[in-house]
Amino acid sequence: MRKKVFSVLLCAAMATSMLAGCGDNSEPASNGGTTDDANANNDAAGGSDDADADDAAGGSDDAAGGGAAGKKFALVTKSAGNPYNEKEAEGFEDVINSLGGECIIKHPVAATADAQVSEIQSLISQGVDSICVAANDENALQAALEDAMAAGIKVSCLDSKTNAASRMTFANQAGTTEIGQALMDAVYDIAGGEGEWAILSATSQATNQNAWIEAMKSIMESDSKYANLNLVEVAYGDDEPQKSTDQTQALLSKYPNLKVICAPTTVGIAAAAKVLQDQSSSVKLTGLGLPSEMAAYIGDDDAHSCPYMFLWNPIDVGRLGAYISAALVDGTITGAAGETFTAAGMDNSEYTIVDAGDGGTEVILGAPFKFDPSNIGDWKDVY
Ligand code: RAM
Repeated sequence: MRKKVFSVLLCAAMATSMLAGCGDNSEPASNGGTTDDANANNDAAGGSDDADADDAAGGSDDAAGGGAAGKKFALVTKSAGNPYNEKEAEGFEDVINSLGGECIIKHPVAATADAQVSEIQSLISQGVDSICVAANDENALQAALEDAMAAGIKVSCLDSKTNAASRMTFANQAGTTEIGQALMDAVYDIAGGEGEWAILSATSQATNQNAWIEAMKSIMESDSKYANLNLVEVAYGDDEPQKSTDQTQALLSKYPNLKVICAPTTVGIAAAAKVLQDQSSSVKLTGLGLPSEMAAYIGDDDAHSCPYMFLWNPIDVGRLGAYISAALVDGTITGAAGETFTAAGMDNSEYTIVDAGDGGTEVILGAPFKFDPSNIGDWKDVY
């Protein structure tokens, strides 16, 4: 049985690996890479590291997901209609299926806490074993998630966290300061070190975007290198394409001297890229984007609106969330810092839970990866 589960995982991992270009050294880091680490050794999802999964800490008897069969694992994303959320769900579902669990994906109608609370309440009534949520609000899900935990449901977050009291742990795509630093340096570089810039974010309550924006601001304020950059506004497109388009237009008309827009949201950056490129605007763009949506806009010349941007593998964010859910359900972890679990289909098979700095814990997937004209073609068909 152990071997059977392992060989299913290995096959899934190899398929993923081929999809992602196994052996290609230009892959986004899943763990421990650097911002533009062209040599990140994270491509061998079915490679030799993973072939040793039976020997990983705790052995396969303790490997995440050992007791997943027959259990119900739910994922609540931020909202429907966002391809990033669909990629996360794809990774989550892949892992839960390969572990023999039942997977329930909920994409709420809007990127609001209320819409997520309804989904969580209905999952509690269904008697699921775990809920993993990409939170639309840090605090507003607390009552619903505490109810879930009181009912014995294992609660975790991925992509965007709740407060510490509302979760057991969190699958974080990359270190918050690291993302803030990558974005701040991109703004500095693209603006030529001085001038007006603006942020086009998702919703005003989104925990992940707010944390990245805070990180950018504190980096900007604490280093005189950034003293000649002037952040004129943080606008919110609510992860809706039309509202993000409208907010981009508004920024252009309000700030005629604007040099750079930074959109730390895949929905916002795609909308802004189109507006800027269609208008042949001199305003340049960076942020966090899906290669599949941004390939047409990435380029070094005047004809393209985005010189470069960053992201991570959203499918892997979903996979990590699934392994965390499975490890919580089978008792391999409780969510405490220092605990480890194996994720046999992931690039680095062993993950460690660490302090998140908010009183709770997290597991970091890797580092933000830079997409530019040299590698965007390799990634546009992957995610
Ligand atoms: C959007 C969502 C998501 C975020 C990405 C970068 O798709 O807001 O939560 O992680 O952008």
